[in-house]
Amino acid sequence: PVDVVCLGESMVTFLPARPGRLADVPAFERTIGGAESNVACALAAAGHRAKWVGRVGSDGFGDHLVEAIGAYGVDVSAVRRDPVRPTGIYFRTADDRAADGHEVLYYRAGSAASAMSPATVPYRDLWGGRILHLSGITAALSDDCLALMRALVSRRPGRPLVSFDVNYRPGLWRDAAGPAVLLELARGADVVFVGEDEAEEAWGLRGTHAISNALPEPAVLVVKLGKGGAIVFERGPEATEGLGDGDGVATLVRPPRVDVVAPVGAGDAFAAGFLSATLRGLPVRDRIRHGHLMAAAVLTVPGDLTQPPTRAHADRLVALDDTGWG
Ligand code: KDG
Repeated sequence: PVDVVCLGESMVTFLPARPGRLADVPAFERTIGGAESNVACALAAAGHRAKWVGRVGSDGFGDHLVEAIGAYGVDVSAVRRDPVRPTGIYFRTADDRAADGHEVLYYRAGSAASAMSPATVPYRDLWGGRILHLSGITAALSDDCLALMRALVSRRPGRPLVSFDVNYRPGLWRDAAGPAVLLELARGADVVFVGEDEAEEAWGLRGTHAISNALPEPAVLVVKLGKGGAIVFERGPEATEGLGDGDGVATLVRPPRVDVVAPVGAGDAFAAGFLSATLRGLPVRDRIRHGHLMAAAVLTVPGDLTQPPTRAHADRLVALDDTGWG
């Protein structure tokens, strides 16, 4: 039995050996990336049974992704190999605080993963977990991928809890439809993760109340506020009882302070911590704290992934009273 199934494109990532513009960097180190497999790796590292469903090329980079993600303890048995399309790769600057801006170069158009569709993914594997985790990145990859995402967020009896991280990547969308598509997909999910700044960039929504009003459907809406923490709106029948507005019960939890090396991967780590605590049936404040702890670990390394705190250690930190958390 699987706890969480994560669907999405993973790529071989090339991290520069030193800071600076990509134009000036002579050497890169190979690592792995992919928002949804990042979530799977962090969940596996936290002791959950996580499965990654994706599509890679029949090439050495595809071999590397399957091996590296498998080495985190993630079940990779449902990953498909495309006979002709290559594994996607991408390059990015080492330091997001670079004065002349952060650069990301994707080489993924026509990748193996862009051929994912309702016909090419193993549906039974997707429905096999307690949670199905998706992100808006997949919807941007191709029309086939968008059709797949639409099928997966359609509400039907017996589906697993559908978790959706908006992950708006403006550079990936081939047309202006991206924001509207992301809103539509988010409305079909049960748990939604979105950054406050991301919601403003994509949808022009300012502030958590506006975001909550635009997304009344998900039972759990997580709005990430960066250094301000995260606020969760719960709209279950019990949660909304006695409340006059559409927000449901709102819970804000501030994060621990850390020295940020690179924010990349932090959103995935937060989702993993939150979902891990959800699987364990923990109360909302603790779900958010587990999200913050996993994110804090990733914020302090240059790559997308790192070893999270052990469950016992994380539980001790989560149990500290509010003064310990600030
Ligand atoms: O969240 C981290 C991801 O952005 C990174 O791993 C690359 O999946 C990626 C993407 O499409 O941007």
